Amino acid sequence: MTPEIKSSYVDGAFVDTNDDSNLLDNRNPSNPGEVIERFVRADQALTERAIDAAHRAQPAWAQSNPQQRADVLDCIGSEILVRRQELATLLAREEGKVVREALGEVDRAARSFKFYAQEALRASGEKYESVRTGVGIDVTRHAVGVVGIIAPWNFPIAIPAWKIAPALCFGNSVVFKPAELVPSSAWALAEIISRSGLPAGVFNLLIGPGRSVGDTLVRHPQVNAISFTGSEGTGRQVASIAVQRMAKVQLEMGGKNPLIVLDDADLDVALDVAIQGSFFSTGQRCTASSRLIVTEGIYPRFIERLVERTRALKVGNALDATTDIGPVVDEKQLETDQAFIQSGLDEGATLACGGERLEHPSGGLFLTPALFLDVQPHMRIYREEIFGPVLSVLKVRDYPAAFAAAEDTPFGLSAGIVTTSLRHAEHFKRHSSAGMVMVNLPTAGVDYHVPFGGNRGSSYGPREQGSHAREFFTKVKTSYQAS
Ligand code: UN1
Repeated sequence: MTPEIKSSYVDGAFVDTNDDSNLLDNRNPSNPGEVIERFVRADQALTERAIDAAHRAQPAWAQSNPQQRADVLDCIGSEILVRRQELATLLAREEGKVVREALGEVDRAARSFKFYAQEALRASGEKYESVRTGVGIDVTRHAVGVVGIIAPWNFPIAIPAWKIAPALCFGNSVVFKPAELVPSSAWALAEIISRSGLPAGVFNLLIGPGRSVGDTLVRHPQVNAISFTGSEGTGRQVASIAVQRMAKVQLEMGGKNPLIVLDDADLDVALDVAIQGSFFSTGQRCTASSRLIVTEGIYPRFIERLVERTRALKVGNALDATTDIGPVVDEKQLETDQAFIQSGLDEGATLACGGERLEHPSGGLFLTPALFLDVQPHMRIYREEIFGPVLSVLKVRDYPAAFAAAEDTPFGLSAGIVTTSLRHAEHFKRHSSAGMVMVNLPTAGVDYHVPFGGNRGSSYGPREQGSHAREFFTKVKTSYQAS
């Protein structure tokens, strides 16, 4: 069957697909010969058209009443929920996450829209008395304007949802650029949004490369704010350009998240938390635990069982219900993962299991989860974000040594501890410098209604998600009035 050709959505309409000179093939990493859909790539001229449409549509949308915004957002959330199985299957096909996880992600996307549907009704301001007699003060929040959204490939629907929903909720218009590896979920979301009652121009989708579409978004004077999730390198470039022209910017970037396992940990909890946080979603999460820091009392028992559990994980087609871990997203990421595994070996770490490319007739990009022991803190596998199923274990003496090791990173997104000690749990929650702290839970897998984000090289700008998203998606006005 010839795959369907789809296109960007600009100013209330899907763009003509007649020009097929620059097509993007969306391939299934479980079966790279399969092209799921094809897309006409957007270029700079189309990006400028989308920005212009968003700019023209935004003032009226900002004036729409809260009920209108709530209805639109709720309608989008409801349709996502009704179509969850179909959307999750599509997501699993294009990104390689197993269907069970894809369903969780689709639900999360729907819930984000429903959360911001309610949030639209809670828009409020503050009233102050002036220090001068006879003067009143109002502090109100207003839309920022046109928001450029640049999303990564690893959460093809949830991350777009948790950026688009608050942007629309607070009266902004949106130009959304998904990662080129996952255009199908983005297109499905745009199609749902196109039928939600949103006025033309308020939401636009551009499927195209970073170097033309992304770059134009970041540089264009009519884009008032950029919300970006992706690599630290690209994040720095985005910020330096956006800040030069004084646009607002919100960045979510990498992580090298530690998970501490203390002697007093419940062994089964520690194993579940370590396996899930490190290897699920093929380790392709900025919140994945890639550094396991284990105290010496529990080390031998824990490692023996961890190796067993890691070996038992079934790697395969994301659509197969018995698969634990789907494929790596593409050839390039697979090469990166393999190069990191080689660097671990070269630097003298011991590969206890995994790290092998599985040969499969489909040509699926299957890599068995790699577990490195005898890791030293200076090694690249321990310091740099890999974004694959590669876990480095560091053995330490006690909690203070574990805490110091956890903190020794240029990142600061998520940090976890497995312990039954209230004292250590409390200390860790209080003193960890990560933006999100997990006690007896995996470092990855977060709720949709509370702030998401980190510190240092992981995040920049105001937090995403929940009511805190208001900080980024609105600006503050202070009005004085003499009575
Ligand atoms: C999660 O762990 O539930 O890119 C979410 C990422 C993050 C999202 C992680 N921004 O992996």
